[in-house]
Amino acid sequence: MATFQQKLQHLRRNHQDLIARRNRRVEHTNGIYWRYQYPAIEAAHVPLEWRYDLDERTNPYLLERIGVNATFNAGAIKLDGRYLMVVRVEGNDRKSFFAVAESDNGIDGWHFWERPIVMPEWGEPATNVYDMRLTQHEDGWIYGIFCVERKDHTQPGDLSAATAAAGVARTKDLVTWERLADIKAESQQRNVVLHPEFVDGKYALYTRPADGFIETGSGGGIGWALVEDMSCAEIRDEKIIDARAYHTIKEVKNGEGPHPIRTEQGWLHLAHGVRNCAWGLRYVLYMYMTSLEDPTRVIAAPAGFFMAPEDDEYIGDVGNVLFSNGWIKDDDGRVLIYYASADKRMHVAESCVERLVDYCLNTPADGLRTATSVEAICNLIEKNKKLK
Ligand code: M1P
Repeated sequence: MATFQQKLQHLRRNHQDLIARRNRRVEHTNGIYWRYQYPAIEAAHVPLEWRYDLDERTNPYLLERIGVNATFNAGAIKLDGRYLMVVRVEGNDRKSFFAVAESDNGIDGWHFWERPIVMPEWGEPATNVYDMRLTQHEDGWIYGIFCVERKDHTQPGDLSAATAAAGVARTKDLVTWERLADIKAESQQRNVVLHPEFVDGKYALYTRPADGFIETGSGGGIGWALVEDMSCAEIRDEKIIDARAYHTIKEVKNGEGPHPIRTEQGWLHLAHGVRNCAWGLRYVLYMYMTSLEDPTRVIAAPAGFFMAPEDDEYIGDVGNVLFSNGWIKDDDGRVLIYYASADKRMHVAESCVERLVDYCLNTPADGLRTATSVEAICNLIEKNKKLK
């Protein structure tokens, strides 16, 4: 029988090997982006000190005391040359919290900081917090906007009834966070994202109005609202800029991913679209672009999904789901896309600004009918025939 020390050594070795594991780019590609062989961050990356009582006297069997179920839906930022994700860590108890993981190259070697983020509360304490979008704003602060879930007290008989609001906190270093007021809105709000620049001297928010916690109902898609002050933000005039549409990948719901990237040709957006099928909801990633002069005007909307689950990505807690709320644009134009699969683990995919802009500007838009999809293919065939 292994001794306590042998078991501990084994645990430590496995953990270190996982963190040290090099990730390999999968060369099979559609030319738009490259996936990587292994997930970037899994539950097993979470430090042993968070999960085990490492004292032989109080934990002689070396049992895991606090289990971690998943590490997903991470916001991302490059700060002082370090690639950082603010990961949604979900315990076995179904409560999510935020924790920072760091890598030297943005691809592998991800390791968590010593402690999870201790997020101050605001208002009625939240039951759950998750899916932080990070924005380094031109006002000098780094903002984190995240979903705050509370029990819906208007429906005491329904144990699943909940409300979603957008929580706001700001920081300079991802260690100390100042919690600001939740964003005031008439509808439920999840997937709220802060635009990195002032627009008309105001803060600009991407919103996602919804009638219920799960159902968007009359909420038409990704919205846009200007607010004066982030310390007491209120969504008043909300304009839908990227609407849901019948028989598309965003028929049921959509939501902004990370904040858009400024390019010479326009703002580059990553979002998720949801449709229903016999298997349940299917979440895929899609892209669009908006004008630099008027960020509410969509200038490119390639048809269909940009990324959908593949192979093992289908499997997890919520199958058939890809979700992204973090990406990093490097100084050389490289774009690292951090996405989660099946609400379980984080992955990285690699591309660059030029390819993503080319993809957005030159992929045919959705004609919304079979006939227009066939027409797009025929146009391409004709173009290619002229090359012969
Ligand atoms: O389970 C898939 C996703 O479901 C929700 O997404 P949305 O806000 O679009 O409804 C969120 O709970 C998200 O965290 C989750 O990944």
